[in-house]
Amino acid sequence: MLLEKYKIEEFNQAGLAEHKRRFDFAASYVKNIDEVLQKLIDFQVAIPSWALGTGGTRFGRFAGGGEPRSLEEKIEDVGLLHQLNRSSGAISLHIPWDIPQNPAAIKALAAQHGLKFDAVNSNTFQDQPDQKLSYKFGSMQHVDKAVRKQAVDHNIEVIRHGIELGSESLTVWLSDGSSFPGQLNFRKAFQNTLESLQEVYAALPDNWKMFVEYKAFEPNFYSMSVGDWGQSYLYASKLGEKAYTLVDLGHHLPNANIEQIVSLLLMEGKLGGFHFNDSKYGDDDLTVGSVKPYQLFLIFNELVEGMDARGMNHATDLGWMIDASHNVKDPLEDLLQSVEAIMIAYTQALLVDRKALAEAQQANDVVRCQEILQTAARTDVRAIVAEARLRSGGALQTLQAFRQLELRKALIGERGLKAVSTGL
Ligand code: PSV
Ligand code: MN
Ligand code: MN
Repeated sequence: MLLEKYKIEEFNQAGLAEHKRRFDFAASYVKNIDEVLQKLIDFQVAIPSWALGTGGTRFGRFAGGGEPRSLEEKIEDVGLLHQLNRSSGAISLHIPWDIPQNPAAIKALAAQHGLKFDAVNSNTFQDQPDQKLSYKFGSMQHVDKAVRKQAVDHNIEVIRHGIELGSESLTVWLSDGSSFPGQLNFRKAFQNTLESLQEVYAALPDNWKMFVEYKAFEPNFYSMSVGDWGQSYLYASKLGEKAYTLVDLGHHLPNANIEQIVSLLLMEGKLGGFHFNDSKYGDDDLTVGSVKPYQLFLIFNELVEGMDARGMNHATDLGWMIDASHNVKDPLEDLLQSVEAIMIAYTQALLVDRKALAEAQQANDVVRCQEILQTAARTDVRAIVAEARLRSGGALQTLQAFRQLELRKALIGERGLKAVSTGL
């Protein structure tokens, strides 16, 4: 479904005077407002193909209406998000959940919606119907070389799909690990995993990156073979310069200082990408910014500081993606909320007075350090984010536009009430 441009313009027209008042006020506090706006316009967050339908939990799934039934419809949904917010210009595929049968046509459809293909994701955490060997006891870590080879071959196949679509990175998340003490020899599991990753790495095109995603627990609850950023960093370092660590916000033990992890990985040139979500307990995959918005700001604060220190481009030098699931909300509304939260935190981080902070740190003025950060974090930047959207043709308020234009109703009309999304 392609939303007619004039509908967004009409929607914006109704709120324009009010917006202008709010924006002028907000902008009056920002010295380099044009620079900030350009950074916001450039910043794009990829949407995963598995987040467009209702996720559910292992206890049940309560599907909504009008969910995408195919990869084509998933691309249309991301296109719709991008039309509204102009910040969701990429889609990330999970293979084999979303195998592009006709890559050229899929690529053309995505381009029609202004979308690129972000990282492709491999899947060796489930057994597929036509699969010879089982991943029950792991994939790349497996004690049986034949299982490891099957996992390696799958990843190489995923790279092949990615090349056809114009993707330039592979994300490897392994559910490998052990459920009980004694089940694994940790060293052997690490070495098997490294050897398998090396075989995949050897198949990467020159301009590609490989992201090694870590996760503290689940589905294995005693050990994970890529359990934390230290282990991921170890693999990435041993693999080579095209390999990086990927941080998923929900993959840490409680109270982990994620912003410090981000800072040090950036310092080492080994931070590759991000999976945004929020959580109260573990890998809850909740809407970004819904539980700990201040933590999100602190993470962006380190991202901006660290990327600037290394002369990196905020928009293109790291892979930005949402990795969330939606149990009780309309997935598209939830994704709009997530992107909005990311843009707000990013804007606030851009407003931090870096010079003053460095001086306060040097003087051990702890109170002032906190004040500087909180001054930025407490600034209402919503009108600045809205202005960036307005300038790039999006809607002033994305969620309100989605509701007012009755877009879910239109999708239900097109796809039916019972349509069930493929994938997660
Ligand atoms: C695992 O929990 C994860 O975060 C990985 O990124 C997977 O690819 C994704 O979720 C989807 O299951
Ligand atoms: Mn993830
Ligand atoms: Mn996860």
